[in-house]
Amino acid sequence: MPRDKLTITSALPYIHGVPHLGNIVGSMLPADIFHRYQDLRGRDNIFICGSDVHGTPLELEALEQGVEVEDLAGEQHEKVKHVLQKFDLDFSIYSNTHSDYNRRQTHDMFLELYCNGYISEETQVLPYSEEDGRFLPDRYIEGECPECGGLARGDQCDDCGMLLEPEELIDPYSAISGSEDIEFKETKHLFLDLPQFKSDLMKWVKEERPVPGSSLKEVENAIENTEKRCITRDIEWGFEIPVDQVNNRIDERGLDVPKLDPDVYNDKVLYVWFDAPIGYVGFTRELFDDGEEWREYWNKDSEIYYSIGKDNTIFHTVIWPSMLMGASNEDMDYGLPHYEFIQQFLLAEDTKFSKSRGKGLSTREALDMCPSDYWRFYLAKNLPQQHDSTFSWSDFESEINNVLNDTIGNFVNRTLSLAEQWFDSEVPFPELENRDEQIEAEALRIVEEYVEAFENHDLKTGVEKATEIARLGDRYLSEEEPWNNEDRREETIHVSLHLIRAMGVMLYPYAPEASEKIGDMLNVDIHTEEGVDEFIEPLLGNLEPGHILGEREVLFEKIDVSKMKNDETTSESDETAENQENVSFEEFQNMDIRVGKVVGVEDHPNADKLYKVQIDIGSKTLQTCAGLVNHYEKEELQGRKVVVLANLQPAELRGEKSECMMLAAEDDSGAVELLGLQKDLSIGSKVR
Ligand code: B3M
Ligand code: ZN
Repeated sequence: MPRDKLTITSALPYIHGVPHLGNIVGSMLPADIFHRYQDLRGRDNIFICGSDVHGTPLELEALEQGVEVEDLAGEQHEKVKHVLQKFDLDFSIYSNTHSDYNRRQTHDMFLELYCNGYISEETQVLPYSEEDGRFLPDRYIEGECPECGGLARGDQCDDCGMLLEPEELIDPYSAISGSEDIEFKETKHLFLDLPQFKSDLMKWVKEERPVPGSSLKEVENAIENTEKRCITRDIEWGFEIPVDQVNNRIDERGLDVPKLDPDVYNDKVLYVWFDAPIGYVGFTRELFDDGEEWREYWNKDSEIYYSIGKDNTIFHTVIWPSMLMGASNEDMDYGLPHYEFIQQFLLAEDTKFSKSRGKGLSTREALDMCPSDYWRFYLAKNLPQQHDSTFSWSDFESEINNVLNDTIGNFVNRTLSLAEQWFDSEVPFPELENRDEQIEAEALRIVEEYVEAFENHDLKTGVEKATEIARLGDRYLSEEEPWNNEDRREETIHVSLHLIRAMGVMLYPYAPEASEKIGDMLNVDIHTEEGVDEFIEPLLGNLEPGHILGEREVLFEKIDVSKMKNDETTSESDETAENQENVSFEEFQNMDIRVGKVVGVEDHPNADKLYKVQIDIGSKTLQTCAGLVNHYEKEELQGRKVVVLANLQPAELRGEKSECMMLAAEDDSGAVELLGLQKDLSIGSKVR
């Protein structure tokens, strides 16, 4: 039996880009599914999330754009929040880590941790830029990767993913000024003393089993090898360190811990990963206006759940639980995680969805293509619970068309139109036979399996169970043939309506809009504010004989992926429609745009509208297939200086290689002009 209160959290998304489907599957969707299930059970639960706004990427972006980081954070937060709402994520609160509530909670926890002796000072040697007059933590320093020669930022190579120390970078430079005048200097920082928690962490993991089996070994290893962690940074964006609060308390209570030196620590901030998980608690305080109630969701009487992607495991299984233990006192004894849903990765037909590299489908694009229910249903079915899973368009199309439409939608539609035709949309009075009771018993068994899956933290099986009900109902109707068998009509329709009712409930966590629609069509509440234990009598729920059904609606529609993708590309090139999605400076910089010179033009052997063009970009000659036959003669192109996207993903166009792109403008009438230069800059010059 669960405890009185449940707290369900999802990892807080970073907001230097709109979350893509990988982020949604990785944390928010599983949490939302679990939360909605708890609502169905009528359990007192809250669902907490918000934007993770501190950290260097956002600060750097603000620097590039010449805006205040706080403003940029606010703007991005609103954007992300809006998209998440459209995905029907039913947060109790979606705040952001820069909120005052979170500042208070962060300072409170820091104070406890420090005064309880879990934070200590260490000296570090870090890169310092003379020109910028500052240290360069995390992504503020860039350079060449010693392993692959690619671009490495701070502690990790963008290209090969290798983890690095800043000292290892070849030709390091400041990401702020570009200065190469980098020195390694000593500086003091505060460290969280994680090894002190080792045995308690181990005990918790072994006894409580708070993580999926697939993550257990990794977690045990991480606990075993845990070291002190730096929790402060030499940047401006983040929460200040509560130096005075700490020193005052040390005086007041005569504590035996060293005071914090204001000259050192007033210029530093807390590390983003320190205040981010505290956000879960900070946002709960905000939800209850800082009233005492928040404590009931965070003390040991509450069952606290987390949903995270596997790359956040260490933070949630070693660092955060240590912080909870270390910050506990007689007033507030924080509960440790009861269970963490740790998702593996969703791969997009073989690459990992990644926000910074612009791969994968953004949530906004996805929602422009089809309703959120379709995505939620498909993604839930493919949740990477134990292994990575792969997103495939053809699979998506067949799930939506064959399962959502042909199985679930059809069963609902068939039953309701027969009910309308034969009984004027009134639930009929049946005389149930053996066969009907068997079907109801079978359905009850499926519902029980659904409940059991959730209680075992298996979020994927529920979708299958809802579909199984539709299959059962469909088979039953086909076998009983009420259309040929007039005296079986009351029973079959009566029972089928019960099945739809159960299915509507079961779909609520996965496809909430469809679930609500089913409720409307049956004219019953699927989910009420108070929360009703729908599973006590899942097949009944107000569907007694004589009950009047609601209006019939279209539940789902079929999709055509190739058409959807086409619409997507045409709308992108639609001149009048501004692209609403921001491109980060980083994304822009990833494009290698240069001045090139056309050194060869011939007709494409297999395409009437294309030329095969050779372009010299200085370091090499690239080939492109350009659709310019209707716009330029070959002679006009030969020798011309053009602007070229030089690092375009190579492709074959009708059998010929195309590995770059000449930039051109096109107006509404279809007139095309290649971009050129006013002045005669040399070949290979970079466009930025
Ligand atoms: N923002 C990392 C991520 O989005 C980080 C999670 C914080 S959860 C407290 O992957
Ligand atoms: Zn590398």
